[in-house]
Amino acid sequence: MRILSGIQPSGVPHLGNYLGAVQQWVHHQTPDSLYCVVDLHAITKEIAPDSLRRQTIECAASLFACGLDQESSTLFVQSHVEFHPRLSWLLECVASVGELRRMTQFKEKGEKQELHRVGLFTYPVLMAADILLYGTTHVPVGDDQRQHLELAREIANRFNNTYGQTFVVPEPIYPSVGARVMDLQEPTRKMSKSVSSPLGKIEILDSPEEISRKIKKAVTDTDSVVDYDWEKKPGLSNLLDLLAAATGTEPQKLAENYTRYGDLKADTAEAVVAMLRPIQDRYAVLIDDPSQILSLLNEGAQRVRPVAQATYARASEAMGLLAQ
Ligand code: AQP
Repeated sequence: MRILSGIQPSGVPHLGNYLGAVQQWVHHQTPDSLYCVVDLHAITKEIAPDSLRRQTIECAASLFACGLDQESSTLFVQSHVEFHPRLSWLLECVASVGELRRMTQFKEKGEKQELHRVGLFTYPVLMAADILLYGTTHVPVGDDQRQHLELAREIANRFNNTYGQTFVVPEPIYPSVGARVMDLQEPTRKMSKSVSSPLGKIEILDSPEEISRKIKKAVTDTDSVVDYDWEKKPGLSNLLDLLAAATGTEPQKLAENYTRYGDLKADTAEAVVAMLRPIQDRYAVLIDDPSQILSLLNEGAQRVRPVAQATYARASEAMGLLAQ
């Protein structure tokens, strides 16, 4: 089983990133599990160079704080392995404009940009390259990546059919609870680093007071029946999912324990604070030594580069590019 998954250093990871992806990554750590901070994806949106540099280190520190470690798996920075954009170009010559136009994340995020970046449009192809470079069999991701994963599979199959068997066709892995954590203020859209308002997202480094305040202000509905029903009660169901993920229980069962929204919110806040506390404690120690984080990341890139180089060589030769 070869695992690969990534996260953009576009801000502090939030509960959606943690429950949808990072918690699974920690659970699936083996020497064949590769995780990357996808900085080349982060530059598809406006980001100041200083912020990108700082956030890349902070993002890596927060992943180590969540439980990744270089002894059990490998964490690296995407731009440190030059074969990601190189393979992406080959795959851009296999993917179609129509496929990319159908990507809902492009439609949502593109609308918000003043400058319509080509990179935001082709980003799902780079994501396919990230995955296919390593012979990935499984990709642990949140539910929002379903469409991108399907595209990566489609591109792999098309390439194999056209140029001969080159890529492994990857399977997604979604968590049973927390696969789609919703914005606390707009519970019909996903919690997002760049789109959610400060009150709509809980960052994993938020203080206990901030977490309690945000959950207290979370949008629910006007009646007062506690029910796990995503269609009629998305805000409440989102809170039940958070409490379930933080306590390892079933959201339906939890709903039976509550008659008042206030009690559910108070318990959810307490459980989320307790879940994040050890992560925050470890982060405070790790971020004190950014050069150590950088050296761990460099080591990670060195470890994975030969695999990426070999896959790239196979793909380029299969397409007819001359080997050097
Ligand atoms: N709300 C979410 N619920 C569950 N999983 C989520 N993920 C993201 N949001 C949720 C999962 O987190 C991993 C890393 O995501 P990303 O950093 O690559 O970017 P994203 O999916 O575009 O997430 P954001 O937070 O919305 O980032 P921005 O705003 O910067 O684009 C992925 O596995 C994703 O599924």
